[in-house]
Amino acid sequence: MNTVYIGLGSNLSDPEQQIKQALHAISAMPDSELVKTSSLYFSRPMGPQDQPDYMNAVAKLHTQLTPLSVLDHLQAIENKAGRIRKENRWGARVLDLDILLYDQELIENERLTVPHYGLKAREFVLIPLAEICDDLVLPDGDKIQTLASNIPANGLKIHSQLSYPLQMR
Ligand code: A4P
Ligand code: MG
Repeated sequence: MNTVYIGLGSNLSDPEQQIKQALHAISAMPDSELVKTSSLYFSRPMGPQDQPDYMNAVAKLHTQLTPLSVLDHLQAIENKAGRIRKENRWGARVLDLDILLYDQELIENERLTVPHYGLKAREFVLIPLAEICDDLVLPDGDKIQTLASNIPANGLKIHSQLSYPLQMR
């Protein structure tokens, strides 16, 4: 059994509902169990500022799937949500699902970099991660609690709890 942390983000087309639907779809992935979700957070956009605020959350998954198979499933969920991949880096998106960590593995290939390259620089990843696993240690030995308490919150705030099983509208 492998433990995977997934970052969820959305700033278009009813972000709260996008995140809830994505969690529902993640919970239905084969050979996997969604074990924990963070609160749902409001966050200010990283990158271009002329886009709506984001909603972000982090989920913890137990899975027998390989890293690339997890990525395939997450991309299928993004595509189903109507995600259109554009050239503009860090631009607005209906749904973004990133693999933050896969156990303590270091993965570097043309489709996947794990730990996610932006993990340590993003308050909307570190703070929800610390919420659901405060004793987590990254493969390089850094403690999530230390990273989360040292990063500026940049206006990040909890919007609501995500109770599981999820309340679907
Ligand atoms: N890929 C490589 N490693 C991974 C990984 N660990 N997890 C590859 C997921 N995918 C990974 O992804 C491009 C390619 O990255 C994939 O085909 C996959 O093979 P993408 O989702 O199409 O592109 P992207 O998400 O637009 O690019 P990028 O650079 O990953 O965007 P980011 O870094 O995710 O930033 N502000 C706030 N407040 N909250 C946000 O969530 N998100 C972004 C997007 C910008 N600003 C934000 C937020
Ligand atoms: Mg992405």
